[in-house]
Amino acid sequence: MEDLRQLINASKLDFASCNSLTELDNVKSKYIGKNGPIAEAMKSMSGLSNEEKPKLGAIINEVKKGIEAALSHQKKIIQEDILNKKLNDESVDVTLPGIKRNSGSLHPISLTMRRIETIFHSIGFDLASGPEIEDDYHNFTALNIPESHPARAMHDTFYIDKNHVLRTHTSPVQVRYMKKNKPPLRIISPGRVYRVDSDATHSPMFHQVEGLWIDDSVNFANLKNVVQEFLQQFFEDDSLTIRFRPSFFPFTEPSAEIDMSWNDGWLEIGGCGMVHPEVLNQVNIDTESFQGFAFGLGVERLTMLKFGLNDLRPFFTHDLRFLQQFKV
Ligand code: 2NM
Repeated sequence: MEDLRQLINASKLDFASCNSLTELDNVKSKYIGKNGPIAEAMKSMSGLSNEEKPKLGAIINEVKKGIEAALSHQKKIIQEDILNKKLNDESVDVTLPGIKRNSGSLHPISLTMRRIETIFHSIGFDLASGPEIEDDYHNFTALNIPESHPARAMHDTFYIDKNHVLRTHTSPVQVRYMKKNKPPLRIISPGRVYRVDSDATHSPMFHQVEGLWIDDSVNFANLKNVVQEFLQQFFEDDSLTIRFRPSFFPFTEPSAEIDMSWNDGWLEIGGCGMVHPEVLNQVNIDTESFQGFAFGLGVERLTMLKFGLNDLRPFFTHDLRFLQQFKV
């Protein structure tokens, strides 16, 4: 019986030297396995008297419990070690430098378009847009551009088919808007336009912003004021002035070229005029009650002046070294 009691301490020592759950399992079967000393003791009970049986039984139980307690004690230690090792291995050094990501940037033309929209919004203009593939009617006919007009000639216009073109200006957006909405109207239509033209200063695709203001009495003075106010805000220059030079467009009468003061001289920046009564007729606006002005500005031109660029081609060649300079 004393030999049996010794097993508790012996197992404690044995378990304490285990470093893994597998080792622990091996030692466990050494003591309380099928062929271990506890199992042997149980077998030996059959040869004992009825008096001795319960005594030995009690001791076997006590020893077994002692061994199991030693086992579970060491099991806890090992599991804790495993967890600590895992936490240690998976820990993150938050003081290491992070992974640097390159941030993108907006195309300079996009920056200018956004700026244009913000400024005109502050002057009370809504935003209008429309399709880049237009039919002959909206791009030409409704704008009082007759069949014989040079703007319709093959050398200016990209034809999709007999009746469809890549819009040559954003005026068709305004035609659609005037047909859909009742005056008073105050919109700008910025967007891509297309013309058969390609050299150092012309791209076959470029951007335009056109403005339109229709009300019962808007006039040429309002036109001049709106355009000058826009340009002053765009170039952040309160002393900037503009002048109008007489011109001709089929869709406006009278019409003018817009010059802007620039480095002690004048620079042509767009065109404008009072919307032609024939255009208003086409969109069912009563010319007895309403009149209005329209203007068009080149977005590439504005962008080049704003950023001090002298070549239009880098806008369209996707060179990141150029484009990344316009991060804001
Ligand atoms: C320009 C110059 C003058 C213009 C006219 C219209 C419309 F649709 F109202 F008739 N929209 N834009 C216009 C007038 C555009 O660009 C140089």
